[in-house]
Amino acid sequence: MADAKPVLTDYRDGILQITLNRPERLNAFNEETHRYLRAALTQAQENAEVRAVLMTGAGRAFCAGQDLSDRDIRAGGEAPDLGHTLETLYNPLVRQIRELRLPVICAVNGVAAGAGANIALACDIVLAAHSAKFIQAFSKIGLVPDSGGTWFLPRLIGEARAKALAMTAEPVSAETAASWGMIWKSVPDADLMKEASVLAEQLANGATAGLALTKQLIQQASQQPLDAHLDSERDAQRTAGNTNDYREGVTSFLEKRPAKFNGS
Ligand code: LHQ
Repeated sequence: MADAKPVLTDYRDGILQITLNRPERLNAFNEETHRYLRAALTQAQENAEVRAVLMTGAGRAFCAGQDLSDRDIRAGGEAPDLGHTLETLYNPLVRQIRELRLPVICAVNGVAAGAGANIALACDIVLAAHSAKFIQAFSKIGLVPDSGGTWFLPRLIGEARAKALAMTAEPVSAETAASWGMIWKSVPDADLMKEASVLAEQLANGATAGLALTKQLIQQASQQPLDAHLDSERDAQRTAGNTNDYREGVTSFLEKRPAKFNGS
């Protein structure tokens, strides 16, 4: 029988794997899923041994977005305050992923719809199985793309494609998503977890303090002019230049041996 927890965590060799685990509902989000996922991400940040996060879904889907059976809105009662749902559940989750000082890899193992698609796009490096699909399902139920969708999509794929996807809810295959630059890579289904794990291992063994600064800089880039951004790079490089990993990187290069980074 499937484990009852809506989110599973598995720590190994510097990598925290986080698996959305409500396969019978295509890993759709309810409040409990949010609570568990936020706790897992907090655990990743607070445990110094964790140096990369790998997120995926159990079963045939990555995540179908909000669990639409969670509240019955058909009965003609008072409309739920979806703004409150975003404010208290989805927005803090997206912020937490973006602010995490660790690389977050998302292995999209199957369909990613609604908020599920946009939470994948909030991650730092997204790999998807050939059979996976991304669906901005919101327009089908009268909603707007949330969880950062209207921010991520135009930046990743341009306004023309972003508007068309958001307004039509047309599914995008993993291969198209990769060719558009929406995600990093589309890989054969059978190779997804292997490839994602190898990547997670590479990052977890990397100069992770530098990677965290890199993540922050790239995210900041669209929010400030070049002049201010050059200052941010200067400050970040100063910090990176003070890490043990910088010394180790240069020393290992000069000694013609593989670097042994420890993230400090
Ligand atoms: C589901 C769901 C689901 C519950 C599949 N909920 N059961 C934020 C703020 C607050 C409120 C509103 O939303 C948001 C953000 C959002 O995410 S809005 C967008 C919500 N998501 C969707 O609209 C997607 C709904 N799902 C689908 O369109 C399809 O299920 C997809 C295209 C994802 C997959 O299609 P299929 O592969 O054909 O699978 P299926 O439809 O047969 O689903 C399998 C089961 O999973 C089925 O249950 P059943 O008991 O019949 O086997 C579905 O009812 C259930 N399921 N998504 N979001």
